[in-house]
Amino acid sequence: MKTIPTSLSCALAAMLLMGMSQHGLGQIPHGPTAPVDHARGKGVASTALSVTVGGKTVSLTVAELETMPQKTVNVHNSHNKMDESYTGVALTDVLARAGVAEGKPLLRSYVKAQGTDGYWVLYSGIEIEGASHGGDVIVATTQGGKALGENGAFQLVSSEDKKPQRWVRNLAGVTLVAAE
Ligand SMILES: Nc1nc2c(c(=O)[nH]1)N[C@H]1C(S)=C(S)[C@@H](COP(=O)(O)O)O[C@H]1N2
Ligand SMILES: [Mo]
Repeated sequence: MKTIPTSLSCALAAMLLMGMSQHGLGQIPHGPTAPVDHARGKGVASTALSVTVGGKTVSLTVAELETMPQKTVNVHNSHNKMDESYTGVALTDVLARAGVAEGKPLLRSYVKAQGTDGYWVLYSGIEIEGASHGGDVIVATTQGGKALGENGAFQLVSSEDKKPQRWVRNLAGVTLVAAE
């Protein structure tokens, strides 16, 4: 925030306080408009998940994810110091819904995952593939057997990260991008 003029900071803070961030309206912002990392935002509730692969986008609801194979990850949340259990669908299975070619290694692709507040992170293609890499990355819909509450309908959770910084709450969109 150092380089942002005070008046703009105030305006931004006011927008956030009013829950009217430009990113809270279901749009997926890109580039410099997206908030920086280490944000503590939660965004408005996510209701559907946009999954984009090669220009094709499908929208998935919680009910649809519940019909797919379920995976549970047990993690230690280094922020709240709690052992937590999340259940949902493997991110690769979610991407498959938008047509990722089965068996094709994601060696030179990455996934951009974004919350309703505009917070976004990247996962490399290989690290989300169970066949190639240890650990699981799932789109969770429940924690401890219950809905995610203020973390939204969907939350990304990775079993191998030592910090929860890539556990995007109120997940709104995942996009597979070829790096070349
Ligand atoms: N949508 C969204 N998810 C997010 C963030 C965020 O700002 N927005 N912050 C991330 C970061 S940097 C961390 S460390 C954790 C913090 O989660 P906590 O506030 O529940 O400890 O959530 C992650 N997920
Ligand atoms: Mo963080």
